[in-house]
Amino acid sequence: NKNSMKDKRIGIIGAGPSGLAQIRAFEALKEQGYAMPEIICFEKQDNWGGMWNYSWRTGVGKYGEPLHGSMYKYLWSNGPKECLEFSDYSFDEHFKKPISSYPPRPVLFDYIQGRIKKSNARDYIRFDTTVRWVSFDENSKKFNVILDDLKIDKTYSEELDYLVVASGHFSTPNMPYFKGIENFPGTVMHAHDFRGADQFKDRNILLIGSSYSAEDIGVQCYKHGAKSVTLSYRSNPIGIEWPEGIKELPMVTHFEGDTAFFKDGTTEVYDAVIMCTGYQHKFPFLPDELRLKTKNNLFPDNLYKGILFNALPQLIYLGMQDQYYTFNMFDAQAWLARDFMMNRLTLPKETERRMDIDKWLDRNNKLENSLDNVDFQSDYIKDLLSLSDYPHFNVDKVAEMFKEWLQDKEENILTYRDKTYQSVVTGTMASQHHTEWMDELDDSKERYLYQGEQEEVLQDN
Ligand code: FAD
Ligand code: NA0
Repeated sequence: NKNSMKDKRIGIIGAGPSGLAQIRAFEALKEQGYAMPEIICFEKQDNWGGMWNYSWRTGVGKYGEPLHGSMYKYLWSNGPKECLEFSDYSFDEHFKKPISSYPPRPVLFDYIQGRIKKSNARDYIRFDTTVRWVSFDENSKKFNVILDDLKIDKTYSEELDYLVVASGHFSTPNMPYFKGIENFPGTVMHAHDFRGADQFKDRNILLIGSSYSAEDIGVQCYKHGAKSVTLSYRSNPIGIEWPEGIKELPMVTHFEGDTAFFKDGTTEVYDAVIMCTGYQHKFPFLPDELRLKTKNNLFPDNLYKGILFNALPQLIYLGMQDQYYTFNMFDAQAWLARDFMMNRLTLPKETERRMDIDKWLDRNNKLENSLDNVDFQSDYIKDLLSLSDYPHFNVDKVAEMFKEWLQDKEENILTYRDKTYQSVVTGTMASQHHTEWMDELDDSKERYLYQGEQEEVLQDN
């Protein structure tokens, strides 16, 4: 019955790529003639895009809320765009011409907005609105959500039938302590507050961590003129051949003044320490019994199909996994979540769902390396795709691209972004960017697209 849901109310927390995917999923069904439930998306920032909505601020936003953004100037995609392409809205459809495989942040931000701008999505979103607290009434089976309208400083509440938590999980720093760091005279910050490499020019910097943030902030500081970059690992080094000027050392044991001491006995003097030590899944608006409690991993526990809170499936989490796949995974999740909310998907019993979760958890526990991780998340995506009508794409081909990307990075961390890949959505081969990544110091959309247009003019002539 295409009208059965029209009296229901659905709340979405966050208008980042995950929250926007949820809105887009409903819109897609509306186009098929379904009556829509009422959809309200709460977004504490004044614009959509989540992480991709760059902010120059650190600490708190203009209304005193913890600042969400962890992105920085000069950030370029860290994986091929062909691995995240929406299968219902291609890069070709958006940019009308081939672009390179590793666009800078403003270009991806533009792409995310493209398909949603074509609809009335903005009408669903209440900006400058923070979700303060959520409770669930066992009798009415509804959520009560307390909200702050930040602009007018007013608290109010809404009753909802379903709640989709799409608030992201790369925003609240995990900040370890090292003995003596309180007396370090230079800059100490977390990657969350890093806004660009400019201030680290000619500086000796120490990055703690060995994952994406350490790798990318390290390489960016190198590119923009840091004197030296040291990465300090806890478990495993990134272990690639670094260019002269970047090196990896084992974990710091402590600091004395501006000197860091490492596990292998090395000591070195630094101007700045950047903790690239990851983030916490943090939901200050959720009570104990509704809160997802997990580390950053590929299959958080208690989520059926990685999205439905098993004890209460009316509560849905999007994008809570560690991410190889991003935008297309959020889509596949959002389409399935939509079908569940629209009564188009019947759930098995809680115990059976538990067994399905355990199956994924068992496999997750056995993963040994990045290649296994890619296969795991690819199989997860295939499982999601088999359950909804999100346009299918060649997941095996994307998995291959991820594996090539891992190889590219290992071969040369400074040039991997100059490689090109082929779209699984349109078959289009990416174009070569006009400037090699190491020489490109401008990440603006204008600069990125401008030269391309010049080329077109030349070709036309
Ligand atoms: P987010 O983008 O984090 O959006 C969550 C939204 O929820 C935000 O708008 C926030 O304001 C809102 N919100 C949070 N709490 C509340 C509340 N209480 N009330 C109201 N609103 C709230 N992915 C890639 O694919 N490629 C990359 O190159 C890449 N680079 C990255 C670089 C960095 C530094 C980081 C941190 C992440 C990067 N990612 C990258 C991963 C990125 O997290 C995802 O691409 C994507 O942004 C996740 O979308 P999301 O909607 O789940 O979360
Ligand atoms: P991320 O690198 O910020 O990426 C997030 C790292 O921190 C691990 O190396 C971990 O070591 C280390 N660590 C944690 N606690 C520590 C402690 N107490 N002492 C020492 N080291 C500690 O975080 P994680 O979780 O991957 O790694 C934590 C996301 O941001 C990624 O999904 C990525 O896609 C995104 N990102 C993208 C880009 C670009 O696209 C740039 C930055 C970040 P161990 O021992 O646990 O291995 C350009």
